[in-house]
Amino acid sequence: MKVSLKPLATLLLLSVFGFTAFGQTNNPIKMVGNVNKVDIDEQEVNITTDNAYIQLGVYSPSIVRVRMDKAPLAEDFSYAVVGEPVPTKTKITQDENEIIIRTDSLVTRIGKKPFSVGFYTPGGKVINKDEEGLTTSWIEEEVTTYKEMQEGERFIGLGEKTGGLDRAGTGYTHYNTDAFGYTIGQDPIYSTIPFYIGIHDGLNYGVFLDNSYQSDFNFGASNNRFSSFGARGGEMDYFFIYHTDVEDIITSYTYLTGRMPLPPLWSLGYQQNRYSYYPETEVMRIAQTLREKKIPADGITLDIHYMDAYKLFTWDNERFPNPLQMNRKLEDMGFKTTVIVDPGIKVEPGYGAYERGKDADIFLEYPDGEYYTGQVWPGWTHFPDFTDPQARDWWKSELKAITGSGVDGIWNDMNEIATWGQKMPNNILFNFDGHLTTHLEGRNVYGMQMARASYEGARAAMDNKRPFILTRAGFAGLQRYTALWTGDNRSEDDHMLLGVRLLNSLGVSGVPFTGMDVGGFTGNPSIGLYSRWIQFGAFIPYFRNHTGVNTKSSEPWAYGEEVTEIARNFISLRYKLLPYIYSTFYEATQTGHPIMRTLAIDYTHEAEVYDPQYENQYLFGEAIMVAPFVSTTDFGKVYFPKGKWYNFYTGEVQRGEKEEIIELAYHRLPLYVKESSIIPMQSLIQSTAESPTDTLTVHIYKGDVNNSYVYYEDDGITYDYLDGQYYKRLISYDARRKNITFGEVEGEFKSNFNNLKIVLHGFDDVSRVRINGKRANLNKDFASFIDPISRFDPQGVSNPVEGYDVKSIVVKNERDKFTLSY
Ligand code: NBV
Repeated sequence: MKVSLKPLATLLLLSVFGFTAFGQTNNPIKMVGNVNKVDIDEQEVNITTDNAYIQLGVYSPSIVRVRMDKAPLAEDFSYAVVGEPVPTKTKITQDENEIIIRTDSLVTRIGKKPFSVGFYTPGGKVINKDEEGLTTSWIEEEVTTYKEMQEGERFIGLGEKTGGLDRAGTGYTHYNTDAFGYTIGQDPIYSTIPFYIGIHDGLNYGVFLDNSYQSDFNFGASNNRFSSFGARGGEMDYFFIYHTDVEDIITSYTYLTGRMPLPPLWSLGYQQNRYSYYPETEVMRIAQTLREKKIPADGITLDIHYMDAYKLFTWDNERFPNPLQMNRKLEDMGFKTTVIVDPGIKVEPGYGAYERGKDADIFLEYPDGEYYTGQVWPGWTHFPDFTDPQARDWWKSELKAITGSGVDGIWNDMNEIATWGQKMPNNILFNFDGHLTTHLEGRNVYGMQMARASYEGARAAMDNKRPFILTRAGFAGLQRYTALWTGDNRSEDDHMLLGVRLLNSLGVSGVPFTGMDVGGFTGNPSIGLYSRWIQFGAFIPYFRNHTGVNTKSSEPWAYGEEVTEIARNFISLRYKLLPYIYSTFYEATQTGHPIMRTLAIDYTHEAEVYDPQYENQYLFGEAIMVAPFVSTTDFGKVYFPKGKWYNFYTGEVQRGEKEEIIELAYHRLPLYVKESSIIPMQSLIQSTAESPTDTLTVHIYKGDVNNSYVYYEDDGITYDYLDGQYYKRLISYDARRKNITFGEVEGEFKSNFNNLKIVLHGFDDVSRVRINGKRANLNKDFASFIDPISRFDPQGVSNPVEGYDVKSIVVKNERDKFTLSY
């Protein structure tokens, strides 16, 4: 770097005004500088340095927040953070060289000359520290914090980001972008979650940068010195989180940014989409065919063609003469309708939403007060300023036109904001909930605030019923309002696998309810790809089949009889697994833990997990490992992490910490069950509107480790669970003491299941058990989770009947605790 030497006089003059960083006047990079003043409060330190105002605050024993700005810190405001600091035992001391903040879990050391921050374990190991030469600096309005790169450091998370599971050696930008048909390395795409987890030396930590300006992350891209995070404006405002388990980092991150509310059960069923199903007869044909072909489904989605000339909050009367009636008919058949909404309101005098929007003055505007006009579907449009509480209120009231037509789901599209792929001007003002700002800061939160308005509006309009909300764009914390899907992917092998990584990364980043267009949005998948995708779709939190406007049909029957059968098998399996899936969703509402768990969550320090060969493997819930393949070859490789694994179809046991070659069949998604797992299942239903039989089957897989699992049930529809209408019990498996305990039921809800059938897998030497000490015989049983499809298997690769011997016992589902011992 070239540095100009300056005359002494200037130096003296500048030092009077406090601008002597590095003693160079013309240095275009302004360093944070030396500490000049320190004020210590109970859990907080306020610091002034040569060039910055700084505040460090303890949020919990494991969370420390760092704020810095060139000017005195502004009023604290965030769209992302809802968690308050918790009173925490904190000891803050200082001497001439440093300030130390100690909690029971974390030691923060703040160097004074120059200001720098380091985080250490209570035992003194470095978790993460500023790069000493670079620390934090400003280049004009852009602020960046540089961290020393640790030996072998890996990085996961950062939300919806393309690339590998381990992001080391790469860099990313956050700027919500309409990324039609994105490539597998494209960045940025639709949403912004500036949160990542760093991993090294058996340690792991989280960093959340709470700044909605365009932000940049460098994980050692084109440098071997540092990792860094920064934003093109606003404060340096980050939360540092340290726990010994990655799972707990996610819990703390979602303590800060909030957790998903419990979605309606129907939204966990299969959803049939296309751009677009119309008119009404076509919608009904799709619904009827799903039922006739016995392909279970719960949702039908209407894309933009349901509207009159793409005008929001209208229906095309010719295509859909009586939407309410249609939606009631669908409801009678066990379907819920979701409709798309875009933010652009057509500029058309006389069009109700436009006129009312003008009257309420809720559109985004230029500094001279003129509304911003951009082009989307309906032509020239104005955009509600969703960062303005009044605009959100206006939207909520407009939304009644949709909810009043018997619609249960709102799909928020194009909310990056998308204006035909064009750049939006930066001199547009955003209300930012009273903290007036520009497009530069407003853009990345716009989509999330639109989803928020849709959620709050639908919730208010649907009485006590839970709405389903989906969004394309978003910001950290979006999970409080909405599910998210990954936009316009391609019908290509690599895209299916990229989709896995996107969803796994979103899961690490606090968003558990996610989906992708199964089958791909652009282009047409091969039969093999479609078949693999629809199987693995059954193991995605939001299971949506969708395709673009000019593509081949993508319904499960569009690829021939064999694929229809494969699709039916796996969609049916998903419906049988709903008790397990719903309990996993419940867990996510309590802890923020994802439904799709990259192996990096539970096996963080096993290097193979990050190997590109295995990086797409994940756990669906805590029990089922999915190994998605796209290869058309007959064999593939799977990494089995530590522990024992059961082949889901054959019960065969595989020891872990091993790479294995497995036989692939394109009608058998490789699935494995972790030892000691507990998986509740129900009988097959065609929609969640239908009742299963009154027996809940609880599968237990013998293992060497203890495990416990919270089974959760409620009506799946209303908010009554908030008033105690739920049924919840802890099921614990004690491998050493050889027993399985069903804890006492909590909550007042009466279970849908009168009986519990306990199915024991791998307990070969056990023929009798005791229930609360009383002897009982086990029945010989047979575990077969999906129907055979051997008639399509000319080589006879699959057994005519797949499954294996297990043992079972049926007991009454009573509320008291009971123990099964063996
Ligand atoms: O509304 C049409 C599509 C929709 O089907 C898709 O899922 C969105 O991601 N929408 C984008 C508008 C643009 C399509 C080119």
